[in-house]
Amino acid sequence: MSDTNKKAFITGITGQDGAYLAQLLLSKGYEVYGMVRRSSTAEVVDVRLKWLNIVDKIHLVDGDLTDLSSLIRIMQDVQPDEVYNLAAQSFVKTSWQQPILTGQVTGMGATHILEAIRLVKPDSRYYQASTSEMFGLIQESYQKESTPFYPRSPYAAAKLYAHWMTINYRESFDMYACSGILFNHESPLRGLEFVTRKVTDAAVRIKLGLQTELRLGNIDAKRDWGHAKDYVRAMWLMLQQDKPDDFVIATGRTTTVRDMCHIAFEHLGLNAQDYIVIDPQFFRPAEVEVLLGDPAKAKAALGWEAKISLEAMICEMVDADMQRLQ
Ligand code: GDR
Repeated sequence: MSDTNKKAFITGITGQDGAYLAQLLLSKGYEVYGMVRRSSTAEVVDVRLKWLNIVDKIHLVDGDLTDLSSLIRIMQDVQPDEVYNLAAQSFVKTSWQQPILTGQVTGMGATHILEAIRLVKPDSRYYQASTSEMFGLIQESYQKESTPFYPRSPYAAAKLYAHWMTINYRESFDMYACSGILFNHESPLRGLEFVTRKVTDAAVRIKLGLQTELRLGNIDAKRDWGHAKDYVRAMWLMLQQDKPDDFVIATGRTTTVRDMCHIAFEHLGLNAQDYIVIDPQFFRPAEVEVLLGDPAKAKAALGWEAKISLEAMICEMVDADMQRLQ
């Protein structure tokens, strides 16, 4: 089947990755369906799809990851060739305040959708958004597919359950189910609660005189940061192979939150050190101190590698925040 005739169903389409993935699939000729939850704040749900100018090209369908019957109905109506499960309670810090909700959505939600696929259209290809947070307290300095997991938050524990359920459905029911272990990935569409966007937004506000300081938690934490646009390409590639498999998607470079701040502020001619205030409210009960991925398998098997550098991405995010705030 050519891509032009394919249908994709994306959960989490209103998030950063959902928006970029929808844009990529539309450019390949897919018919794209995205699930949205009914909410009283509905007027803001499609802000990212509007930013990318694709909201009119997508079919939005109502449903919820915690409601199996809604997923079965969507699978029956849409009959998708590919299913991308990107929806989650994805903010690590919130997962300590809402551990049960996080388990239900981020963990059990994946089982609901795997069940809906198995019952309605078992030949649909499935992508599970797994995460480098599963490595948590790292057991090897470079984390790859075979590195043992050690989750450090309710979020990471829920994601680890979803990861193993994906593998279990592949092995039990011969389903084409893949798990992409994606390291942090950012963009101008990143939510303001995540540290990169919090920093780029604050740097611009400080430059414009709208804010005087930037309050952060552990700035010694190190992350392997890539660009979401590069990472959604990897998701798609995983579903185009002869056999389903799991892949680490990362840049292979790690940087402290502190140094990332310097990149953002320097782009505006400012010194980050003059504005950062350490605030204990942003520390986590258990921290993931360092993450560094080894994407060698993805490069060899998928021909994938990150193209956009951290510097280019942070500057793009600062420029987009300047455009928004000016
Ligand atoms: P993370 O992303 O938890 O790695 O998960 P986040 O950007 O929230 O934190 C990265 C690191 O920065 C430290 N930090 C702060 N973080 C936030 N949000 N706010 C602060 O003020 C702050 N100060 C320091 C954090 O402690 C942490 O070490 C992201 C999410 O997108 C997950 O859903 C995804 O699975 C992983 O990336 C890969």
